[in-house]
Amino acid sequence: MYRREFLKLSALMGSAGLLPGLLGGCSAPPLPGSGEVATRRTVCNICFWQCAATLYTENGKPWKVVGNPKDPHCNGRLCTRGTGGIASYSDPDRLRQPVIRVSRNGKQTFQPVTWEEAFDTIAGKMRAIAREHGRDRIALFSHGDGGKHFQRLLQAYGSHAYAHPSFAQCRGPRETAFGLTFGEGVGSPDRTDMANSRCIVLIGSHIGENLHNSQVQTLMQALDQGATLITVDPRFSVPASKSRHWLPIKPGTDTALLLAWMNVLINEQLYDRTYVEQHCSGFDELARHVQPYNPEWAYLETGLEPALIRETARAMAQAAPATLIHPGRHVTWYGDDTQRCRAIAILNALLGSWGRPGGFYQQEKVDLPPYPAPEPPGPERDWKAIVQGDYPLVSTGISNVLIDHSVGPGAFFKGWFIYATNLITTIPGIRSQLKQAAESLDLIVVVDTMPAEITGYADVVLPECTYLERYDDLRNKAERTPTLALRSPGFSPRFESKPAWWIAKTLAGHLDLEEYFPWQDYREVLDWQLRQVGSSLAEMEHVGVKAFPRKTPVYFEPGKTVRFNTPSGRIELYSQHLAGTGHDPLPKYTPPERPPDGFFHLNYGRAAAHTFGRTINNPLLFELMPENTVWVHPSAAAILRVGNGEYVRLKNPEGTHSNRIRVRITQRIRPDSVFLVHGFGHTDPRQRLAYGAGADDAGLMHNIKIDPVMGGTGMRASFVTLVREDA
Ligand code: MGD
Ligand code: SF4
Repeated sequence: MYRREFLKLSALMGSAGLLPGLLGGCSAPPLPGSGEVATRRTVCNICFWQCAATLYTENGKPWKVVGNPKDPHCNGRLCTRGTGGIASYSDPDRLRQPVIRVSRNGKQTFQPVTWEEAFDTIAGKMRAIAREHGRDRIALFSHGDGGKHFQRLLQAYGSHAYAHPSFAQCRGPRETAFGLTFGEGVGSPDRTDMANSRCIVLIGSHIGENLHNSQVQTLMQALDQGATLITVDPRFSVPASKSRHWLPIKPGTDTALLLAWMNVLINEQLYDRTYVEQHCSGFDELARHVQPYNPEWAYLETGLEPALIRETARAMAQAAPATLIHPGRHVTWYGDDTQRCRAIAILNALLGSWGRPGGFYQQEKVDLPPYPAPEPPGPERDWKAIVQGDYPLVSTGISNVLIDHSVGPGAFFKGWFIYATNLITTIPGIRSQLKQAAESLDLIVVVDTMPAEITGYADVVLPECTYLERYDDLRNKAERTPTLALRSPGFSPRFESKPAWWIAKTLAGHLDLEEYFPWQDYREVLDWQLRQVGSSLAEMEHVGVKAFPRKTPVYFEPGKTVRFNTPSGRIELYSQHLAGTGHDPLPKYTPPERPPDGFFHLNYGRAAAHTFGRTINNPLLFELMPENTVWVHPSAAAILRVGNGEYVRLKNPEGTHSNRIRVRITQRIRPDSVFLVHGFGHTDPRQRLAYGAGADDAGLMHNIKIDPVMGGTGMRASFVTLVREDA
């Protein structure tokens, strides 16, 4: 028998229907009747843009959630997903009570337990790990607001290792590359000044399908004002359809295009010479480096006409410095991602757009002091040096590397806490490693709202209540206008679910660590913090969002010297850090692998109705988009003899098949690629709507390319073909 069999939570879940009474059906929100309407201030948690909103209830039941007009993240409008987020409260498939893994008659199962029993089990196993191996052997994987509480708890215990998949599977290459170039990352929300841009270049960024509310609004604003949009994408995406130039690039060759653009800007003297002389170092090295990479060379790599490459480079220069080469967001593609993102950073520097209107603004957040509580002791050992010493330029945890160090009896990590991240579908190529880790780890705790697939490996599953039922930390993001926003509960937690702050604090009590959580209720923390900045919880319950004056300028002040946080104190076109660690100090192009005969590049992305896998089971959003489709070019469809709307399976070169997925034949994709929306293909039947709906891209990824600079997982180097149902 396996030490930890993969379990589905089947025995535990109620068999209720979709509880239509709570939502009034799955289509439009019901109009209020004659009941009592109440409002509560909240912050949307359906994605990480965190738009401030107002929740309306009628007679204590959900009615609707709408944007808070005072919030610069949404300007009073929520996106589709944010509006549908209300159904996450009433989803009948939610986790209901804590469960622990037990063995009965030689068979493993989950047993419902009280919170006290769950905490005793976790604390017992944590103590055993500490006795046998040390207190620093537990890793935290987290993707959400409440993760902070578990980070504090584990740090207080002695375990400091943590990772967010939003680094190594998403933004890590760009944060690393911009950090190496400008001394600071792009941050979230992205510091892009699109409303003032006169030229915007999107490289594989499908804003409009990938919805980050105010970012879409500012893109539309720029287009209304006549900005030139250039979209580089193998697929005719939504922004491609709004573009003056669509560059249907061969997948994986973007760095070749970026180098050619630099070649044109430098050789035609179109770059911002004054800005470069004032702020940059390494220009001469860069100018020499890009000489071979002219548009004719790039044509052979990218398939893009040299004339088009020159024309678009000139359009960028004409609008500069109000030209934004967008840094992208999910940028872990082909493994050379930090180099590609460095090329994007350098191009922006050549155009003088960093720190200038229409390029990148300078972020500022509210100076909000932490609640007075003891600081957790520092780590006994430098876990980063032990675990991810191969990536000295990375200061945060690399999720896939932490997993590498959790496999086998000699592995560093012996326990995991997993908060709000479904590692199985999130980290590509991880499935067999997860099975091995499950064999060697002594403890796996999952905190989730839904029976996500990862719960199948847990020893203990803890149900968190949804964002509509809890307080969380104040939203305080570095951005253009410093604001605070409050998430307050509109409902009491359903079933036995609890907020993360309560779970972490109560577990701390079982570990004799309560001194690190010296509050009874999180309202105390919020009110204390707000009072330090001249507000209060009562005020924020009323207004929801509060703006604060900036202390620093939004853009660089003309003529003023700027000190950048790089070794030279300047924008590093030639990176000293990269040179010092044995990497290419100037961006290097690595040609991508091409698909074997009969196979296609596996391209994937987002849809306006869903956020990754977390919303597929949401009754309202499921109704909007119940399955994904696979986009196929007509010429490829003819060769494969598949028809529009037909169900097929995707198969990778290793023979792994996907769920059934419908074919969408369209000219909007290159003949060498197929495309599907990520997040579908759930395999746990307890998510009754999502189960079996559409296909999962992650399960097909067989060729994961590790970025040598930041250690993340390049996910675009895999190939698939289509298999007909009758084949
Ligand atoms: P989700 O898949 O949405 O996001 O990957 P994840 O962070 O894993 O799963 C999030 C989990 O959080 C779900 O199980 C959900 O039920 C749970 N959850 C939602 N709300 C709450 C809450 O309030 N509390 C708790 N405790 N749990 C909650 C995202 C990651 O995936 C990212 S950021 C990117 S950019 C990558 N995208 C991507 C891709 O496009 N394709 C492939 N193949 N892999 C990808 N991996 C990365
Ligand atoms: Fe919610 Fe949409 Fe805003 Fe994301 S962009 S926080 S889903 S409203």
